[in-house]
Amino acid sequence: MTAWWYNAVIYQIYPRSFYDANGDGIGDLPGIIARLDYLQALGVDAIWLNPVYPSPMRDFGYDVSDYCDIDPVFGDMADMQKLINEVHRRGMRIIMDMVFNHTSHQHPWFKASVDNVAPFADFYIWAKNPHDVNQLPNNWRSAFGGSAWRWHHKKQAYYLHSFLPAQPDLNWRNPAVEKAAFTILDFWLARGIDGFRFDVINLLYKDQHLQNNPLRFGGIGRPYEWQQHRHDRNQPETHTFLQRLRRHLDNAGDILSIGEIMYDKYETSATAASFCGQQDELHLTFNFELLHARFNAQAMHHALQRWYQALGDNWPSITFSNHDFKRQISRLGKHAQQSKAKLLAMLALTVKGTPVLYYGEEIGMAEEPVRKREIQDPAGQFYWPLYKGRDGCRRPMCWDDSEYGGFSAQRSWLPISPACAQKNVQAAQQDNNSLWHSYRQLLQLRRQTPCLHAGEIRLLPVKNQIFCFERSYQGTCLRVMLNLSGHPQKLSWHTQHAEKCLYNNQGAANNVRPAQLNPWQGLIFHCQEALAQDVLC
Ligand code: ISL
Ligand code: CA
Repeated sequence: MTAWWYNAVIYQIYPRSFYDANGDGIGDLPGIIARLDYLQALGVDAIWLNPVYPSPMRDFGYDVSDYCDIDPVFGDMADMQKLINEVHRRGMRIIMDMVFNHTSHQHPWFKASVDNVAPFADFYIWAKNPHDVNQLPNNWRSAFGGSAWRWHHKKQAYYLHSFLPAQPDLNWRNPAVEKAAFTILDFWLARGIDGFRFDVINLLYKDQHLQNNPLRFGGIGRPYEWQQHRHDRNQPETHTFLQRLRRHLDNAGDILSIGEIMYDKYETSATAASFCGQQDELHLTFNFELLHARFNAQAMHHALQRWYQALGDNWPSITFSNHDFKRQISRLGKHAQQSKAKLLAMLALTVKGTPVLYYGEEIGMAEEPVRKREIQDPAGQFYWPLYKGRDGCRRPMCWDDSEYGGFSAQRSWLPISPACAQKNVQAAQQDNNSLWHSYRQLLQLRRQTPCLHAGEIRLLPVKNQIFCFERSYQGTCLRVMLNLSGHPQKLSWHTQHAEKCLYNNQGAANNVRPAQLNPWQGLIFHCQEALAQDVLC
């Protein structure tokens, strides 16, 4: 039996911003339930929710204070159970976010750890510099600014926080932590959850001796990036832990594990791939190299080639947006955005791998930074104006052109984007030429065409800015040709190409073999047999 996620398309929902059912300005679980028909009609197979657990919301849910409940702002356990059931009733799946590197400082474990209550005293990473208690234990930095250590007066020790001081890191070298984590997974599995997205999973283990990280001379970006993260990430113990995690989930059934691997621009997606192991660690990991790749044929070709090579027999995930980075359409340059977005949609949904879409991507929601006084994201508050934070990609979903974007009955937690008046679901559905219709058609085509989700892939050399690849499956061969440029590009045809066109992102899929591709045009043709590597598009 093939695991469900091989041929699925996952849709990421940032729950605060999807749909507000009770009119308090914040999205919630009943809101997601109300929009499941929309998602089903769009044609996605699964949803991934960012954290919805009780939380003081210092990092909007990535600071969990109880892993086995729902924050009242989102609803309650009954709403969650209803959501799970309603998702399943539609033949869809649901994935929850699991934040195991750290908890909230309000979590009872942390409070007990501070008070040295057994067995929690060593649940977190506490340290003192043996030579001088006034000195930090080492030079590690927090991703959200400053030292990664904070002195705790009551405990008379420093604790490690890779993110905010309100997010103390758990001590995974303590076996009781792993045991507690597996119990949490079982709690949700018993309620019908189909998979987990594991937050910054390569950070769980840190060097046992807390050695200083080497500095990175000439580093750019945040001070966090001015050092090599040799001792606070990617420790060998992570792999053996992931093998235990994999066995635990596989024993529970057809459950997906998809990991977020934190790596910087000095590393490649091979780092992310390494946490899939020999198909015995995570099922999938995210590839941020692809997300940051330039929008041209050569860059896409290289990023994908590297990803497939590094993965070997492991299965790829494909993603171009999430809740941490600038929205994809705004990374494509100002010119011809809609055409480029259609082409990128085609790429995401036709290359080999499990696509993960981000809410609003289907209507081309753009990145819109908020004003300084409206910033909610702690990273934006700390680094502004050097870095404006992640609010710009977390604005409420645009459902219609009404005052609050059809998202809420009142002012929302982040302001509704002014662009909602034009770009919204209602308008997109009424316009046959919209990006939304492209997504819908491609999702349908993908579902009906096993070759597009299950087929092997062969990337062909880039010529004339055409990104070209073949998918083959059980005797079917498809050739996808994408012109990633604003100029017409010549195509040469060979007898092996059959005449049947399956898809044209700029109009009807007629079977005429064009002599050229229009700017930003993409076509899928059947081919009778796979062409030799040197035969170009
Ligand atoms: O968003 C970033 C830059 O500000 C990333 O460096 C981000 O912190 C990193 O990808 C880890 O992200 C994950 O863990 C964080 C949380 O804030 C992010 O939303 C989450 O995706 C801490 O839990
Ligand atoms: Ca609400």
